[in-house]
Amino acid sequence: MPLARSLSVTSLSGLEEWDEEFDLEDAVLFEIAWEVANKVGGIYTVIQTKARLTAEEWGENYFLVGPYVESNVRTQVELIEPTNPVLKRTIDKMNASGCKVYFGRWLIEGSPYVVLIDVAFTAWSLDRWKSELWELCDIGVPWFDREANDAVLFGFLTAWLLGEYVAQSEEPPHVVAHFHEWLAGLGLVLCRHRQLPVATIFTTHATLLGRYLCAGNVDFYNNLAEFNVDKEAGDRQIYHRYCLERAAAHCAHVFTTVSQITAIEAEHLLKRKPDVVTPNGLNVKKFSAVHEFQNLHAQSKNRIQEFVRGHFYGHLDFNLDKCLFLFIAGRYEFSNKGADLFLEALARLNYLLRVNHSDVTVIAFFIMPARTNNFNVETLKGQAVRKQLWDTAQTVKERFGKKLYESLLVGQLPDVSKMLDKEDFTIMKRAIFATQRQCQPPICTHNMLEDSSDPILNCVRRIGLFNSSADRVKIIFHPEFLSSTSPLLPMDYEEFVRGCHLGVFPSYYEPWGYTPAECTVMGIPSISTNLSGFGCFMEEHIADPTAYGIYILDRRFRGVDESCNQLTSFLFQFCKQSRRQRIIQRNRTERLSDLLDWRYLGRYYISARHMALAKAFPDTYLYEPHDPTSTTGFRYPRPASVPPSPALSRHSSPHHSEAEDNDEDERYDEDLEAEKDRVNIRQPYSLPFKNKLPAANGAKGANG
Ligand code: G6P
Ligand code: 1S3
Repeated sequence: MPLARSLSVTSLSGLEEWDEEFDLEDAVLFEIAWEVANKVGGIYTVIQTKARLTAEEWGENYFLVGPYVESNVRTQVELIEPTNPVLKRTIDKMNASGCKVYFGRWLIEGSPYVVLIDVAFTAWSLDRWKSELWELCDIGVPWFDREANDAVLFGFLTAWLLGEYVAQSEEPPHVVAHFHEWLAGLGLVLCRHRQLPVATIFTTHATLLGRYLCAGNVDFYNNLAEFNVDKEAGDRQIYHRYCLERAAAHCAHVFTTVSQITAIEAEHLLKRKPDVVTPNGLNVKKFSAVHEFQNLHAQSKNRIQEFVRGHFYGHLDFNLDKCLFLFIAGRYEFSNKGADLFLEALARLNYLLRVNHSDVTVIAFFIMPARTNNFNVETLKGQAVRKQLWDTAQTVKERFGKKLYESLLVGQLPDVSKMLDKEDFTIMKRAIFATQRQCQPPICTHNMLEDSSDPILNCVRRIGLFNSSADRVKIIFHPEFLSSTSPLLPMDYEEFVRGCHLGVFPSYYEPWGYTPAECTVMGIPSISTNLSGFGCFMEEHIADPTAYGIYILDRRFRGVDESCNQLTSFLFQFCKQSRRQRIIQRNRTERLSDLLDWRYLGRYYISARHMALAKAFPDTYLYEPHDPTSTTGFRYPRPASVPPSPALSRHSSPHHSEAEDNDEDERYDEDLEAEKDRVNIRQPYSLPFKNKLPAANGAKGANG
């Protein structure tokens, strides 16, 4: 029996309440994407993390639709008989007509139902469907574009599924079909062309043209209004894909993008202004005690330190306790993701740390998958040497312990000079000799297939950061996503992020950007940009993002060199923080996680669905808008205490006395107490916080 569902978006601690009553009792939601149970990029994260909330809301009437990929199904999906009789008839009918459609539960939080379509099984229809597409809307898909061919098959099959579902229903159903990205968009176009009674939504996570233009050498944001879109798409041989994307955006009852910045991009490149902005959320897990995530940081950091001990064997001439771990991660789009700017800023940071005689060492990790043929020998050897040194230390420790025990047994204090004998020294010397190394610690952990043309390696060659002893900034390029089964760095991505100090994502093209959002919910500060959806969203919702460990780089109104200087300055200021300051900053960062929780951000998806239902079925549903293109709603005020950012704090140089540090620690303890009283931030958005709160610099905050 379908659940009675009247929606109410509940209040989260500190976030504004937003209630909406909308009776969805007889409505059904299909959410269609190529990345359902099929990880390719960020859309998988959107769907996978949102599933629990959407399943809670729609119960038995929520179905995700994606491609059938056997290897994924084996590990992620439990195939079952369809529970819904109409859907069962639909699938049976399709399967009897030469399709292969599966039904199951996706084994993720919320256990949503999935309908998985084997597109390859219906490849015999491809030519027929392509000519139908050509006759219908003059879009010609070339034979060699495999992805576009899949999009055609997937589009025709999803439209078939929805049409059949409507036909099999006894009462006319109220169907909402939400399509994500161009690869799924054709299904929407066909639904509208066939005039199916389906409320349609199209969400673009990045425009095709935007991604291509930014990857080239184009001043994208200053020329958004000027591009001749058809020509640009044609020049890049993506005209047919672009047409599919644009058709879906225009045919949808409701069109959405993941951020305001992509909304502007879509308006210019797809020629439709989105009806709703649907920012991406995460499934936030809250710890009962605040210190738990800090402990996790310390544990994960220890594991990264172990890796570093091996990687830098023979060159461990820096203090690991004063070592900061920075990282960039994501799809390997060198300039779109800002790896170019990061490297340049690291070179400048290296200079600043050296001339200021800083005792801090920065290790910057680049986690971006590239083509390799596995780990390189030098890197593997590093970990083997570390293991050998550890074993040696254990052997000597055991021998030492035995002698000590025997001495105590006969009632004597040991003669310390005899505790280590010649053999012990021989074992230890042999181990130390093994750590001798002729070369510098490697930059790259793998054998790259395109070593000489790789953009990160070439940039490292140009800026000359080769992990030498004199450098305060070291670089490690790990061209493969992390895995807990790796022989080198056996950690999964989440553990790794927790162990780092700062995520650096200076993207030029980033419609949303999950990487800094993931850092935030784990309490790890990050750098993003005002060209990324995430950065703009945080700027809009937080009065002083830097105080919360959300550094937002200006890449919109500054030239590259200026942005690079700003990034260098963020990094240098970060290096000057004391441990206490970092701990407080992490507490503040973590406090923002409610803001990124689907329990809060899911409201924009709800809004989009209601709007679509009201447009498609105006006699049944009425939609009262909440300014749906706006993602505003509330604003986090400045933290009460002095921000931990050294830019605004007491020391102007990293060289300060222990006494100063202790004084500072006491002040921060007081600040911390003051902050604990403010755990619930309950301020309506309309208050002009920026002006009402006292100046941050040097003064205590309102509650401090
Ligand atoms: C966490 C732990 C502390 C540890 C600190 C290190 O807060 O709870 O015990 O001292 O991390 O912080 P750092 O920024 O130096 O890695
Ligand atoms: C896109 O994935 P990407 O990394 O190629 O979609 C993501 C999910 O909406 C978004 O976070 C990201 O910015 C886009 O670029």
